[in-house]
Amino acid sequence: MRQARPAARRRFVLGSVAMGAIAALGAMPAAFAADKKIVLGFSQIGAESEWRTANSASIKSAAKESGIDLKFADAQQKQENQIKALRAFIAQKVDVIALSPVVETGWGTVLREAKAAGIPVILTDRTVQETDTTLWATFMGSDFVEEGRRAAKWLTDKVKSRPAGKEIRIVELQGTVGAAPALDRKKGFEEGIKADPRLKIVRSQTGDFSRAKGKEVMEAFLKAEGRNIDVLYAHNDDMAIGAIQAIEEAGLKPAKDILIISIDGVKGAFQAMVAGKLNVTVECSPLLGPQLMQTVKDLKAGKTVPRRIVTEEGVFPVEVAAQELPKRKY
Ligand code: GYE
Repeated sequence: MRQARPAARRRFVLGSVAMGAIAALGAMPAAFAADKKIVLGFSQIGAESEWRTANSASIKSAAKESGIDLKFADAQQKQENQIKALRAFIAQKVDVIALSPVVETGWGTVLREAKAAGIPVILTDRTVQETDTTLWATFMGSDFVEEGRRAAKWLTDKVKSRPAGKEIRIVELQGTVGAAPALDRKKGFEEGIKADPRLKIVRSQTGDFSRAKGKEVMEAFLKAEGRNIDVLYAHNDDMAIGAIQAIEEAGLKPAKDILIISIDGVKGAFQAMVAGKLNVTVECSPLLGPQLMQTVKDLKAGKTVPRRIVTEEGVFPVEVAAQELPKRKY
């Protein structure tokens, strides 16, 4: 950082000299204005979870710190709103577009429009399913399949010493239908639990990544299964937190009568662990802002960026929760 500063200042000085010359000629194209900020159009999914709130905050503060002009559009969970936002960014001729796609499919047309306009697109947090992978410059975010595998690994280790042959009944709260983290976390988990034939997913339904929906669907699971649920696997912490309420209201002890595994690692999950109500959270970091701004700058400077930027993450079981909670940044 310290080394970069003098170089940046030099560029600024040169820019001012050049600008002065152009201004003297009476014609100053906007592109030469020394204070011209990079404009980034970002289409965010919504505010469905603690994760998402932390992600929006990270992106907004990183843009500020980097001197990037951020046009932030909240789609309120609707793909059609995201497509509209992207079209507005194209019409405004922003420098770069960043997209957190709510679902994986249905992006081809609008991404081709961005490409035709010469605006690079960064996929952030979630990916899309399109055969033409030249429609985006890079995808930065977590490996959701790996998160599902990590969740399964915790479970297979945990139940190792339980009696052979006795079925272990799992209910699953899936994320938003068609969203990359819902599809991949399911896939990774299913793959991981194959190692133990006692592990069976008996019910699986979407809770849309929200607390309210997580609670509602867990109530339905409890109604249908009674006391025959051994494990809850929730694709995010918010749904697990909602489900914990449902479990308590049904007169059961979360994390004891039903093992609870979730993903994200938000503060609420650590608090639930400290209270003894959640067994483990698999980390998925929402703090993508600084990396996103760096990539925006690199793209604008014409640098090649890696096609895939993977976030590094860990797994936090209940035993370390109290010690980790004060260190959590989201
Ligand atoms: O896990 C969930 C959020 O896409 C990784 O979206 C993200 C997921 C996150 O609403 O809490």
